[in-house]
Amino acid sequence: MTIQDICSRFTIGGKYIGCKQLTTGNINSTYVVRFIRDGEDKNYALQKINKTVFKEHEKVMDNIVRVTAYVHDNIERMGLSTKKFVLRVFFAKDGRPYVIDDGGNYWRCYRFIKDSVTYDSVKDLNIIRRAGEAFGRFQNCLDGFDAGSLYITIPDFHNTKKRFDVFKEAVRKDTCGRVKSVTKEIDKLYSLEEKAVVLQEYLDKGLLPLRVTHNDTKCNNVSFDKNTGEALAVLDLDTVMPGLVAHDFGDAIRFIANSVIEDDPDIEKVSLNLDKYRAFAEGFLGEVKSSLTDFEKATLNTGVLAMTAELAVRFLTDYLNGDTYFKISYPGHNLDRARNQTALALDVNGKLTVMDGILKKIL
Ligand code: GN1
Ligand code: MG
Repeated sequence: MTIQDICSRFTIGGKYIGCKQLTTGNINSTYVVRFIRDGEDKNYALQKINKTVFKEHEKVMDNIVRVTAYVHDNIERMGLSTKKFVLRVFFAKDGRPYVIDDGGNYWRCYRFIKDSVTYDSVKDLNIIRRAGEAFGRFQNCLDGFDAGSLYITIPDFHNTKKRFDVFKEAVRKDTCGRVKSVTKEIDKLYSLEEKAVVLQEYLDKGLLPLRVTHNDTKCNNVSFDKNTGEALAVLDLDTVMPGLVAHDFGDAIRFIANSVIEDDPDIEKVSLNLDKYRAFAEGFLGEVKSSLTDFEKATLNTGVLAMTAELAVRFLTDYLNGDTYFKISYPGHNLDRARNQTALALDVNGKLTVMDGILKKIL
């Protein structure tokens, strides 16, 4: 089936002009498709959902439909444009929020906001601050949404303890014979384990509240107006599930405040940029601080360490298992990602006191 055939099953009309595949995203495959209707350009984001990662597509889509509807109502109440600030799901002609192609693949279709862009890396501190505001606003919009009503689409997604257990299992099994070449990397990660899993321990003890969180707060999951620089909708809602605010804060920081992108092989250049850190924290906390408990605030930076170490562990696990989870562009891509994130986690570990000082000022 062609992209045009798939489009024809959705409730989007007009003349099909063409499509372009995007290269961002480590899991799903995304195409921007262009239609012309009544002389007007209409763009959509068509996505093939990764079958290995998301085993229960219906549940993923059910979560997304309900979450976007809820956000829509709250954005409307805030007096903001629902067209720009909410991801819109287009339904198939059979009424389902997805189309199944001949090969059994699930496809979904979103509005692609005109003149919008996403950034894989950002230098401009104003843009970073706005990304923080966008994720904070998203979190606020979901306040009151019954977390228990969401399907857990990937169990233990940010259970850092379990991520380390799975990693150790991969090291023990060594199915691809790669362990001997990465023993230094493995040891570095083991040295971070105790500190990285502490959030999970707090959660297990009931010290932190579960909220509805995004769980994949990379800056390229926020769209921006190309012309005004305004932050628009929060994208990629596949992993919206109950979680910790520190996960969302930490994941965002490990991506946006790294001096280089997450797969840069030149790990000498990896470091946590404190100006970027401050800018994101100002934007995010400006939105959510009044709803956080004191203990949540106190654990935000632990979230940065936990999420960075967790990603390092996930990338290295995938490398050891033969690169079956994350999309790779070259052999060793996951190893580069793992080395990069390990270097960042070690840098974060050395900067925690300074980061705490910055947060204190903001809060
Ligand atoms: C994946 O699909 P994408 O690129 O937004 C992954 C995230 C990782 C991220 C690392 C479902 O996100 O958890 O943080 O790669 N998503 C899933 O870049 O595993
Ligand atoms: Mg994603």
